[in-house]
Amino acid sequence: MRKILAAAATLGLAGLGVIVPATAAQASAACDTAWRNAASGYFYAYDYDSCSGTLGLDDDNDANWSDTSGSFQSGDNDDAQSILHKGTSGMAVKVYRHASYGGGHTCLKKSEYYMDDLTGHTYTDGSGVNVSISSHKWVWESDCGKFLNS
Ligand SMILES: [Ca+2]
Ligand SMILES: [Ca+2]
Repeated sequence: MRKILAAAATLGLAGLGVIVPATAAQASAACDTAWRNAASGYFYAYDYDSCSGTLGLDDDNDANWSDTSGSFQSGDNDDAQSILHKGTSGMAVKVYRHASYGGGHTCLKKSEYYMDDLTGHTYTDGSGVNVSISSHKWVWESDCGKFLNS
């Protein structure tokens, strides 16, 4: 799903207090708000669609969302339904189907801001991204075989 924020940024209007049109999808509006309120430099994952129910946030990598260390633990594994990128380095966030950066992957670019509903998106191995992410890593876009919005 395309994002209002991205469109505004493309036009150079981001940060100028541009009012989101009333016709904007509610889901995107919720993630726009979440993005504006997010901590700079961090990747967020959410329990539900529309950037709702924060599972965790991380300015680093986490090789295992089902262990007991790092920003994502135990129940966070195979649970994310929306994700958000507020990194500042220009790197993308690469999310993986399995722990230890295994299985298929897809990436969320800095310029994509967020994906408010992972349903219907697939990893490079063809399996669904929704409620399936098990590890993540910050990488340069050249290290991504696939992007969520492409
Ligand atoms: Ca972890
Ligand atoms: Ca998984």
